[in-house]
Amino acid sequence: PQAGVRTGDTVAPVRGGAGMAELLRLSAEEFRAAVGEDRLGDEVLLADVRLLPPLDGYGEVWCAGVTYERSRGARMEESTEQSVYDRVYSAPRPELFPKSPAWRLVTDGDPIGIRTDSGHDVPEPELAIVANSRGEIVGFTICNDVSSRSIEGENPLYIPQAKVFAGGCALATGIRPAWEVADPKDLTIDLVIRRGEDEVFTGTTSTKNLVRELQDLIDVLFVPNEFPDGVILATGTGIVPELDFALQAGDVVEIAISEIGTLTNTVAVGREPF
Ligand code: DO4
Ligand code: MG
Repeated sequence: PQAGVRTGDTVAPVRGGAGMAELLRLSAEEFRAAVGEDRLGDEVLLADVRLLPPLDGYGEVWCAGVTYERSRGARMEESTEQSVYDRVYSAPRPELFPKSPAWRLVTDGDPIGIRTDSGHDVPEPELAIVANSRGEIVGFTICNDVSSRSIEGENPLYIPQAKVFAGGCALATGIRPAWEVADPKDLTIDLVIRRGEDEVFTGTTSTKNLVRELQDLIDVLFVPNEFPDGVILATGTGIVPELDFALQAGDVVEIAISEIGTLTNTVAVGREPF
């Protein structure tokens, strides 16, 4: 596996065969230079490569939670413990939780998983920040923080089980470099869920509604932690279906974030052996 720069339907490898971990050990300035046109190898057709999630080595995905009013409202509706969600929305310290090591990620076109012991599951379409080992924001991608509402709603102490399971964390295949995104707090996030021929859910929001500052979230994450191969931090969902909607096997979940890209996955129940 190696990192490359995608343009249209071709991709050019970063010279020296660097993977994402190596790129995310560089400073933001060095990272930008490393993916510059003059540092790339020969282009190959996208059709001839397999695109992987944009994180490897010791990279980790973390998530922020309850960062949109809609998320606060939906959690208060589903939970037996409403006040924790109400308080964390406006507390100085954000909710941050570990979601996936690099090796457990899935990407565009792979199945996403829901648990056999859940029963009420939803996708969470989130803008995700890509930070290097120094805590500098170098890019953005899309994360689907697939979640069990029934397990989370039963007791907030069950959140790790509601959030971490096979196929529960999907990332888009690429990252959009930070210097190409004029205002990451002004992006449109769209979610469409298809069941057979039907669109069974559509929702839209803007990152304008995100109550936290992106660099603040990264700074809190880096206070006690090192991320030697970089980290991707999903910034929370602003789209939550009503309580009567639950994912089913075979549903196709499509997320689009303006200027960033798309992420499409089909739902599978339980884990598949590799
Ligand atoms: O507190 C539970 C998780 C919240 C979350 O994942 C979100 O708001 O996106
Ligand atoms: Mg989430």
